[in-house]
Amino acid sequence: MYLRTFLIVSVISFAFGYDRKITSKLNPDCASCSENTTLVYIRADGDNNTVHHLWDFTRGAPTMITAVTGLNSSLTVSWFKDKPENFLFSEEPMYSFAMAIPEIYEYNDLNDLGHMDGRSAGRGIPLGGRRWARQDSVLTERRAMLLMQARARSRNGTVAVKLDFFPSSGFSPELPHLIHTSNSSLLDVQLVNMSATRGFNSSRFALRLLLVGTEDDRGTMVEDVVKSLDDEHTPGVFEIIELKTPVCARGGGGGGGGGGFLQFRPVAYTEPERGVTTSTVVHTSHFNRTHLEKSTTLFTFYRDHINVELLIRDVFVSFGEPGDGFYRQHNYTAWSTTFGYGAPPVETFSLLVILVICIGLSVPAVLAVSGAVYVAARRCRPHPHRRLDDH
Ligand SMILES: *[C@@H]1O[C@H](CO)[C@@H](O)[C@H](O)[C@H]1NC(C)=O
Ligand SMILES: *[C@@H]1O[C@H](CO)[C@@H](O)[C@H](O)[C@H]1NC(C)=O
Ligand SMILES: *[C@@H]1O[C@H](CO)[C@@H](O)[C@H](O)[C@H]1NC(C)=O
Ligand SMILES: *[C@@H]1O[C@H](CO)[C@@H](O)[C@H](O)[C@H]1NC(C)=O
Ligand SMILES: *[C@@H]1O[C@H](CO)[C@@H](O)[C@H](O)[C@H]1NC(C)=O
Ligand SMILES: *[C@@H]1O[C@H](CO)[C@@H](O)[C@H](O)[C@H]1NC(C)=O
Ligand SMILES: *[C@@H]1O[C@H](CO)[C@@H](O)[C@H](O)[C@H]1NC(C)=O
Ligand SMILES: *[C@@H]1O[C@H](CO)[C@@H](O)[C@H](O)[C@H]1NC(C)=O
Ligand SMILES: CC(=O)N[C@H]1CO[C@H](CO)[C@@H](O)[C@@H]1O
Repeated sequence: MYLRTFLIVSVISFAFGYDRKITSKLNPDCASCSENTTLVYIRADGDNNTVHHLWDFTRGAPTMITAVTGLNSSLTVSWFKDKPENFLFSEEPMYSFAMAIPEIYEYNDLNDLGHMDGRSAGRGIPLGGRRWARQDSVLTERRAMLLMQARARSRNGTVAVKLDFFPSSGFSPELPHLIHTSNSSLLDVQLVNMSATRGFNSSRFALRLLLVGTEDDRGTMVEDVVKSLDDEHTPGVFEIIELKTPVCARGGGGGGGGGGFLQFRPVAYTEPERGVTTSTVVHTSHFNRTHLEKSTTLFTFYRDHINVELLIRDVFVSFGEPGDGFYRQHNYTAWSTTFGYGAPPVETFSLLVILVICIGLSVPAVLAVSGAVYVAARRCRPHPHRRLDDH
């Protein structure tokens, strides 16, 4: 009970105060959009820059774009029917980082490795062209949240994608309690009741992520494994994985503002009730150079950059471990990551851990000091009967 109270107090104190002022809109300036169109635009004004977030589901593949501009820059979206056709900034972004999930990838893990080894048979399940239903959304000055679901025809399962942005730093409410800041957003993906391809008896499902940054394409993406201080926020997990663009890995371009990153715990959940017993392992593949398909929102957004300077990489994120019975054991996988620009947030000791350390160190110290004082006091105080003798 006390521990929980401490935890809540520390989370609240960490999350207090807003770093950016946010205004968000659904389908900005779209005359012909229906309830079936979802493009959320969030403008987050800070002290000396503005971060524009776009969350797009209009062409099927979930797409998140983050662009950093000066405070005076504004974004206008123009539409053709219910698809965004042009994104116009009044002032060119200083940096932009984007991510899309173009497909879910199924592989037949006959050797029961857990991860993809490139030798297993597999097939992509493209998300481009899929219809997404908006299940929930919150667009206030304290939070922007979007919950989308792509429904199955027949028995092909559902994919749910939840996006969250808070204008302040804190830990995400749900496990694995990732750190979010006013420079990053949260993505949570759930793969529910996906059916295996006929002939595959050891199916696992992975996500293909497409990462795009306005930086030199010759650079190298970096995967860092950071040892975490404690597992207070994500029980049983002591590591944090960071996928960084070259500029982010170099520590940011001029002013620390540039570069993009993904930060996540190497843990996924196999049941809606998240916990240590329902967790499994997350694996990432190598990064692969790739290109943008013409029919995507990323292509629309970066059209003018493609021949200038654009880093485009593919990476697969897969889930599971040997002997876990494959995807069909639970028919459920949920994975969370944050993505943002600038430097990835660093976990610090929370109030609770500091208190525990202080108490842990101070109790022996107090005992030692009080013991010494007691002994000294006894030594110094003249003994009653010796005083008698002196008389
Ligand atoms: C939205 O999608 C649903 C289901 O696909 C469909 O029944 C409905 O007519 C669509 N609404 C509009 C305005 O297109
Ligand atoms: C942003 O503003 C802070 C103070 O609000 C200042 O210290 C910092 O140098 C500014 N950064 C840039 C890149 O202008
Ligand atoms: C923003 O615009 C205002 C008025 O248009 C101007 O006074 C200000 O200097 C501009 N700021 C920047 C950073 O360009
Ligand atoms: C997945 O399948 C289970 C069992 O068939 C069912 O209870 C559950 O509602 C399904 N979940 C979704 C999201 O369709
Ligand atoms: C899957 O099928 C292959 C043959 O295609 C067989 O060798 C293997 O034992 C099967 N694995 C399981 C887990 O059923
Ligand atoms: C967000 O980025 C700005 C630079 O654009 C930086 O000054 C600020 O400290 C960052 N905030 C967090 C919480 O990392
Ligand atoms: C990366 O690309 C190479 C060659 O194009 C291909 O052989 C390899 O399978 C790709 N890797 C992944 C993880 O897609
Ligand atoms: C998962 O779905 C498959 C069919 O796609 C079914 O055979 C299996 O029993 C399901 N597993 C659970 C735990 O519901
Ligand atoms: C994308 C996908 O999983 N498609 C499958 C849906 O289910 C049918 C059979 O019910 C398969 O034929 C499809 O390949």
